[in-house]
Amino acid sequence: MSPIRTERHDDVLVIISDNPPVNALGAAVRQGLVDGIDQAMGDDSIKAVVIRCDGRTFFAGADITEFGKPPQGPGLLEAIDRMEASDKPVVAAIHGTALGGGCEVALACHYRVAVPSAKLGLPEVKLGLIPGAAGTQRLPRVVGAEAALPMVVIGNPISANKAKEIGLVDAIVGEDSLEADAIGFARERIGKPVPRASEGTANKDGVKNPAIFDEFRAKNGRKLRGFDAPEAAIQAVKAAGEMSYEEGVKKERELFTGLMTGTQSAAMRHYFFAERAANKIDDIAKDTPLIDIKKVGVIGAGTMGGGISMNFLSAGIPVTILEMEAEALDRGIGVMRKNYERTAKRGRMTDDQVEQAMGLLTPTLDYADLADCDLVIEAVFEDMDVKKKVFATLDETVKQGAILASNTSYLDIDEIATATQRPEAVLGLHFFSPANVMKLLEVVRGEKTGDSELATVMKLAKRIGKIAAVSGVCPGFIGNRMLSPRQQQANALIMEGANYWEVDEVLLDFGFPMGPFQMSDLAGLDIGWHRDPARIESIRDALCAMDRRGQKTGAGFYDYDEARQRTPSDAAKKVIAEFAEKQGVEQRDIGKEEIKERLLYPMVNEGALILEEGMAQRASDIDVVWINGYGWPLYTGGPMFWADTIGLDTVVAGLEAHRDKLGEDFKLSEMLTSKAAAGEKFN
Ligand code: T1G
Repeated sequence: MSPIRTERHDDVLVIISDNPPVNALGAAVRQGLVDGIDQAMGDDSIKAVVIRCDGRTFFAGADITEFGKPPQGPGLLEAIDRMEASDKPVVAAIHGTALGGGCEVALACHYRVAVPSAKLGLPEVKLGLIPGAAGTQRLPRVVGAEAALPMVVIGNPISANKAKEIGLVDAIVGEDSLEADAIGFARERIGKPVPRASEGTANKDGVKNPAIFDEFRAKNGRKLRGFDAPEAAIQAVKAAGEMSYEEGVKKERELFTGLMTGTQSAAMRHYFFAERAANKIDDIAKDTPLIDIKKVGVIGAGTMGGGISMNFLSAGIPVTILEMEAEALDRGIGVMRKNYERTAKRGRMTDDQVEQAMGLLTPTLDYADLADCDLVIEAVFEDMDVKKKVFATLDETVKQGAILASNTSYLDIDEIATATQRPEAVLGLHFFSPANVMKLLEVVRGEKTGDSELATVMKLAKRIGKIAAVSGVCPGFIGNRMLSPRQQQANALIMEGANYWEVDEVLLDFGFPMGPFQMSDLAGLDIGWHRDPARIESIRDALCAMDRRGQKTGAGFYDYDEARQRTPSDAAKKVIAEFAEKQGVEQRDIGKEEIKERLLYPMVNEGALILEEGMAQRASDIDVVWINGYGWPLYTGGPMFWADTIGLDTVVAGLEAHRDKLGEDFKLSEMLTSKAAAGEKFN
């Protein structure tokens, strides 16, 4: 049964796709579109065509699950070129998200009408690709190269109104009368010459002002660093102004094929499905009853408590925030308001939305005000006794059936649960600082955490715009547990003679936003410092004692100029060498390859141990954690996918070669070695 059907409305043929969940343009859909267009072309009583979709959205793109498999059925480009070739007007009726191939179908139609809530976009670059069905050639001819660049190179969708503004959409129609309005729109154009995007001339703006391409590269350099697809996308859009349509399509195909066969697209397609899989819990029934979260309580109005609260306020969920003293409470609320006002200044929120969000906030100094919360999250001092006291009080105060969550970044959730009579209600919600910005949410599942509680917070994560992954109870959960071997090796490497700036460079070149020593300078070397300059027990102590406490003092590991540009410092290098000598560590030159292997391979090993112990549901969850919580470069797919790409045998060989440097408590993962031996992968 084809997912495509056609319906006659007098002289207009409506071609309808019903291919849940998102009308992806799989082989059967493409074949159905070809048949539908051929039917319209072969019947003189049909004077116009409307193409629309049932369900939640217009075509949301090619079927990503088909990628990497032998192509079947008509290609998308072949299918949509037939639409454009028609002399009878073809109208795309758009709702939901017309994305990727879906937007290309719409571009091959002569006209596009959309409901106000619709979005249109070419997000292929987020999959490490560029549009592969002439989107990079038709779009600039309709809207111009300058308007096309952000859509193709950054890949974010635009609203129907914005699309109307730039000429991508011809009319905004009634939210509830899309089909009828589209049919009416088509009928009005029967007998008129049809406009074809491939013949458009708006793309000449890029020819008149070729500077727009370099300007775009310069403006987006940081965001696009390391990714291959954006540059290919810029070249494709530029070609649309310099070549004929046919030549341009060839150029697009060449660029597309190069990306499709590269490692970056495989990694980013892996991530697309990994992110969605992370939200699923394999051993919980899909119909597990959920708890209705109408009101949230947050304990602690510090940086974390304030940031956590903002996530719920921005999603329209009322928050009662509790502090011990009025002064801390007022300060915390002031910081939240300032954060919102800064967002509004950047135009990402209106002033009304700021007031709306802050209007949902109820400050209190009294636990009793949390009694009717459906979820309470504590973000108090990272100390087990303090947390157990808080949970004991919550247990006495908060209504039965509420979820009691800790924002702890490493403490044992099962032990915290013993402070209550309701361990099934207790779990971890580990937000990453700044909590209102970072996408990652580590959901820590205690031994007794209930299924409803867990399923509820996974759904809630999506509602507040977080990407959640479930971790078991172990020190550091998934992310911090894997960070610790990397930190340990970074410190060992500089003691053994590696230049600390080269340790940072290795991670920067790999694609991380920052290296560990840059990070330490940024955060401040004196975090947790005992403040006694005479007591020098670590390199940090020595640097702090020299008043080299990081960026804030103009010097830490690095020296900083007024613009906070860093340069390696001989003074810091000397401190390290003296320490090494004191500890009898023989220094030597260490190359970047050894640095890279010793920083990253132990992380993969730790990830394998996490899987072995059942502390993560799947390897791809570990990739999701590290990409969203720690800046692991998306275009490598995350630590576990990257290990698959370079070969698990390579990782094992590297770990064995450096075994004597990995610390006495290093444990080589059985799973890693057995998979490597069997030539298997994690994903
Ligand atoms: N192909 C296959 N499956 C897809 C899919 C796609 N394009 N998009 C979504 N799904 C599945 C998804 O895995 C999930 O499955 C379910 O649909 C709901 O998705 C030739 C080459 C449309 C905005 O990149 O951005 O066209 O987990 O959970 O949050 O030039 O899905 O339920 O089993 O994300 O409401 C370009 C990708 C492809 C769009 C909906 N298109 N999709 O978001 O639901 S490349 C895209 C999305 C291309 C052409 C090129 C989102 C969404 P399951 P969901 P959602």
